[in-house]
Amino acid sequence: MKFMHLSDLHIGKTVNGVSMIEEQRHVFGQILGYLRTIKPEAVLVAGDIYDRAVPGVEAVRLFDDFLTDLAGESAAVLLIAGNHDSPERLSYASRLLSREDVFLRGVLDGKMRPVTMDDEYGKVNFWLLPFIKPSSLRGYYGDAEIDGCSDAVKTVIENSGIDFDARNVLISHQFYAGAGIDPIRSDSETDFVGGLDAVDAGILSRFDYAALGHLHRAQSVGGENIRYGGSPLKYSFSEWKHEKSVTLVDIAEKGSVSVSALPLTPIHDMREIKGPIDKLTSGEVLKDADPEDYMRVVLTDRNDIIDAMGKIRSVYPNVMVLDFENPDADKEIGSLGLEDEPVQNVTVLDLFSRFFKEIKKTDMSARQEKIVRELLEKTEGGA
Ligand SMILES: [Mn+2]
Repeated sequence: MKFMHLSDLHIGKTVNGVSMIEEQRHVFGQILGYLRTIKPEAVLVAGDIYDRAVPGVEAVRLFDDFLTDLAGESAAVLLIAGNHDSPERLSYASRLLSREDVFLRGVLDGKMRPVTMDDEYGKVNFWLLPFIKPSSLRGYYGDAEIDGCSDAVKTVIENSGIDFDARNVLISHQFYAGAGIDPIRSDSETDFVGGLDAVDAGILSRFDYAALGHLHRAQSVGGENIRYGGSPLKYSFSEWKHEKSVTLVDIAEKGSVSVSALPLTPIHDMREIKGPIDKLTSGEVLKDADPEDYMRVVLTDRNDIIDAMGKIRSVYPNVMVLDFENPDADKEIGSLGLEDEPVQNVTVLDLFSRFFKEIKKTDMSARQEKIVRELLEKTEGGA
């Protein structure tokens, strides 16, 4: 049986003030293309459907379109809430949707119930575990002390009546780590409201495949069959070198699972460039890649540039972030000649002149000295 594993769609997300809705629509089109050619039996979406608990109108519209398109293919669709989703809002009409083979779990009522599918080797049980905190289990396990997320997930797994002799697939959105596993994080994961302490990935080892969400870089934790699907788009500059993909899983008889990644290509890529402005705006650099990409540009010029943003934008129209990194800033400061002379005998202006010379390897010009003198007069009444 083949199934596709997606996660962290974050529909409606804006990145550095730019709406990702058209990028998302574009990449969902590619996912549908894969679905139509590969024809897997199921599509799993491991949480963070929306970017916000109360998504905007455009986001709801896009999810409605995507879900309708997915359900229109022959695959079953299984979705869970992530930490960005509102469990209750996401669950809207989920009982009705299950009639269309769309299984949407936002809220967990104490334990998981499987969605079971058959192939030539027998049954495959899909276990949907929406994002939970220890408090999500309140009222379901009597007085049992549930201490942290790891304990909460363990309690749910142990109490869901899972027959581990059968084939089982878990869909989950927690932060799984530990046991010597140090997953790679991205900046776009961090904006949530608490309650996401690490869950020991070791507790997933008995599943034939764990379709995970939360980390935005596609990666396995432990074995190849315990895997974060990753977000379908780059949602922060920390991800600019990541390759985005959809995971395709092929599960045969018990113990036989193969995993591959199907690449996703955005309309505009996200990338970083760094250097002096003349170089970055030269034809030589511009021809290397699409200047319409979403850019973080780091300027390393030593001198101030008037209207740097305007100049960068004129060649990189979709620049998102402009940073400055003066190469002098990290320089080791050598001697200011204070070894032989008590510092209180040196005027502030003189001290600054020495510092300037040490960094710039040249004396201040008369004009620069005048500026410093005037500043000192303003701040402390004289040089
Ligand atoms: Mn996420």
